[in-house]
Amino acid sequence: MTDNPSPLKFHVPEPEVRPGGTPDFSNVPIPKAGSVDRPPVDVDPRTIRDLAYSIIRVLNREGDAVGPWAGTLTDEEQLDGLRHMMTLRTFDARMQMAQRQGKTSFYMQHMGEEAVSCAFRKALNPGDMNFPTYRQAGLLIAGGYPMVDMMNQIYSNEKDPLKGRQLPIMYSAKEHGFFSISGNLTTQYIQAVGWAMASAIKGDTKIAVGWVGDGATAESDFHAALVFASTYKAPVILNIVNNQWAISTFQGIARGGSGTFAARGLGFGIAALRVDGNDYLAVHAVAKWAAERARSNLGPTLVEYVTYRVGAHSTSDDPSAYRPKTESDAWPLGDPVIRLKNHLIRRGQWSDERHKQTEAEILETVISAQKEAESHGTLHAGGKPSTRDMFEGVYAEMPPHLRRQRQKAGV
Ligand SMILES: Cc1ncc(C[n+]2csc(CCOP(=O)(O)OP(=O)(O)O)c2C)c(N)n1
Ligand SMILES: [Mg+2]
Repeated sequence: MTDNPSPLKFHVPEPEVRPGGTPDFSNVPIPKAGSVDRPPVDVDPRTIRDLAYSIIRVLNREGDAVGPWAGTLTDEEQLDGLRHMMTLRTFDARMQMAQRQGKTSFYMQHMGEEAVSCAFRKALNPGDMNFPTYRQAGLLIAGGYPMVDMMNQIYSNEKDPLKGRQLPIMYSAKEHGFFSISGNLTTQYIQAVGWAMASAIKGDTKIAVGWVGDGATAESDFHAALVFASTYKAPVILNIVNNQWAISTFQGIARGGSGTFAARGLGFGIAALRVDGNDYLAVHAVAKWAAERARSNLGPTLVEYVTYRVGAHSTSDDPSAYRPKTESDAWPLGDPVIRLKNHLIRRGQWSDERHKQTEAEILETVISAQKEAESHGTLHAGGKPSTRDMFEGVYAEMPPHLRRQRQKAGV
C-alpha cells in the first residue's frame, strides 16, 4: 500500500489541432502503395493481424496501380467507377443547394468519401444486402438506382417511394440490396449479421454487409454484432468508414486504446483489414477479397476504410466550430475522384478535356432528374404523399392505437 496515493485521473483524448491551428496529419502513418501483402482468402485470421494496423493502397502518388491488390478492374470498369463518383459528387452539390433553397429540410454529403460506397458496390452480386448508414448513397448510384427516386425521397413528394415516412436521404431499396437506413446508429450492424445468418440458415448464397461510421463503433450494438459474427462465422462483411469525424467528435474518442478501428476485430478472431478509402482500386480489391471469403464460408471480415469527411456532417452542422478550415487540404490520402482520374489519364484512357465534358454532361443529367423530381413536389410546394400513406406499409397488421389515430384523421 502506498502512503501517499496520488489522486486518480482519467484520460480524455484530444484532437491534434483546433480551429485556428495548423492542420497536421504527420502522426498518421501512410504506407507506400503496393507495400501490403495480399493473403489468400482462406488465410487464418490470426496470421494477418498486421493488416489491421497497416493501410492497403493501390494507387501511388504518380497515379500508377501497383502491388498485389492491383488488377481487379478493367479500364472500362474504372471509367464507370469514375463516372459514378463524379455523379455522386454532383448529386450531392445539387441536393445541398436544394436544402439551402428550402426544397428539403435536410441533406448529408459524401464529399471525399465517394470511393468507399461506389467501389464497394461493384464487388457485390445481385441479391446481396447492404445495411448502410446515411453516407453510402454511392451504393445506389453505382448500382443503377434511379436518381429521380432518390430525389423524390429527399423532397418527400407525391412520388417519394417511402411516402414521407423516412427522413430525407434515408433511402430503402430492397431490390437494389439497400436495406432501410435507420437514424438510430449501429442498429444496422447487428441486423446485417442476423441477415447473413438467416441467409445461411436458408441455404442461400447471398451475403450481407454491415456499415458503420468511426463514431458509431462506440455503440454497444457494434460489439454485439462482432460477437455473433465471430461465433457463428456469419457470411458478412463488416465495414467501418473512418472519416476522422463523428459530427464534432474526432475519431480518437471512439477508437480509444485499440490503435485502429480494424484492430477491434482482432480480439474476436475476425479477419481485419485497413484500406485507403480514397483509393477506388484498393477499396474494390479489398471488398472483393472480403466478399469471396464470405461466399466461401470462410467467415466475416472487418474492413476499416481510412478516409476524410471533407464537408460538414450534415446541413445542420458547421465544422469551423471544431476543426481548422484547411484540414481537408492537409489530408494525406488526397481526393478519390482526382486520384482515379489521374490514373486513367496516365493509362491513356482519359483526359482533362473529357473530364470537363463529362462533368458538364453529368450536371445536365442531374439537373434534368431534379426538374422531374420537382415536378412531383418539394418540401413546401406541389404534390405530397397522402396522409393515409403514413399509416400503411409499416405493420403487417395495424395496431389498435394507429387504427384509432387513422379513424380520427379521417383517412
Ligand atoms: C444511437 C445514436 N446516437 C447518436 C446519434 C446522433 N448522431 C447522428 S450522426 C452522429 C455521428 C456519427 O458519426 P460516425 O459514426 O463517425 O459517422 P459519419 O457521420 O462520420 O459518417 C451522431 C452522434 C444517433 N443518430 N443515433
Ligand atoms: Mg465519422
